[in-house]
Amino acid sequence: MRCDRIWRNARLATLTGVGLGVVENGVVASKDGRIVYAGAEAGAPQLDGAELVDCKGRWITPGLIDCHTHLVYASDRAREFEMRLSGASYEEIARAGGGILSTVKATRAASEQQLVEAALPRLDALIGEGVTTIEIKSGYGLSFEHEIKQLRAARALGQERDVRVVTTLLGAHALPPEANGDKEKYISLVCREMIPDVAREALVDAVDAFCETIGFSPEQTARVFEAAAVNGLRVKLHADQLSNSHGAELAARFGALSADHLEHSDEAGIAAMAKAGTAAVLLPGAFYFLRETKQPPLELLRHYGVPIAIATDCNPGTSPLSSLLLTMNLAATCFRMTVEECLAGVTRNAARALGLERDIGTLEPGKHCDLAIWNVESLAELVYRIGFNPLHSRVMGGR
Ligand code: DI6
Ligand code: FE
Repeated sequence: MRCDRIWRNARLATLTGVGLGVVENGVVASKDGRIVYAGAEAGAPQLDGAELVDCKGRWITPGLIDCHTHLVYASDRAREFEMRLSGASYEEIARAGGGILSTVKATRAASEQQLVEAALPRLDALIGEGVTTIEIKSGYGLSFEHEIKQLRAARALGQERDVRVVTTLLGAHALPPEANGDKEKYISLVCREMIPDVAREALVDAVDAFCETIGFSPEQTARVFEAAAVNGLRVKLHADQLSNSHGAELAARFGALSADHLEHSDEAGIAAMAKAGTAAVLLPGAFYFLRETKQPPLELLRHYGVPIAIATDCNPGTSPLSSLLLTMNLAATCFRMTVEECLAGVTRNAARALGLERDIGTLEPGKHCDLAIWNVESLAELVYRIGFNPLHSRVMGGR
């Protein structure tokens, strides 16, 4: 078999099947950016013409996938953090016109280039930990012009760095000030103008909404999802984060790629997700940062066999987190997710949450050769350490 590059003398976590798919004495071979073989050296076909990389016994996992971020925004919310430290709640601050709207103000005032520059250090931190694919949402523009600017900045980040960027329209994130409190009218704008236009310009891969008392109602969310379907776009949802508004069921009803957060979801919601094939995306950074106490229903997710992804939710208000390694530690510590669940959550199941399971997320023939190579003795170390980065190197598309 002809190939371009071979990584040998490695230990693999292929993430194929249900478990970690551990292979001792493993080999990965790439051709034209895709994996042509990943498995035991002993069972490998004859591999010719390739450059050889000796991994010296290091672990190789699929490149990490951060499947839920709000990476592109201007300014920060450190002042709001201080207010919360002295007792104000996230919802109180949002209702008083702070919160998401303060980031909207700063993001509207920034140029596309300024947004790119502000996001690059966050992106670099993620890349430095082996991230090869990142999802980036809009939602701090809240008008056609500024949502487009945010999405273009997100796409530009994928040109600035060697990383796969997936974009999501989150026009229904909050109500902009000029809507004067009229949520219905704003949702009409999202459905009639924003969604068709971003679909026409091929600027997004999916549509998301914030279904919450301080966001939009289930009925308004359903309108957004109908418009997405008409325009051929898949959907995902910020569901049941602060209260149970049956977002999980709503997402399932529309065949969503994922329902995210889910702290307050109930059994009916999780069962509906399982039936629809909707993945769960848990965001332990937001849980931790908001000092939430309501745990997402891990036992139900396991019982119904819903694929569980985890992500940073990188955003200035509820999860100023740009480490997927720390996210794994938080998922384990706060939610008692296992090492295996954490690793699947940033690889195979994260790919699933983006609808990219055919291209990324595991080490198997046909997928992009996106790899993370680690200086660790055991895979558990990737989850166990706090504030320590053992990445040895990162491979994107076989390079
Ligand atoms: N849920 C979140 O956690 C973020 N957005 C959302 O819908 C928070 C965004 C922010 O506070 O800026
Ligand atoms: Fe979010």
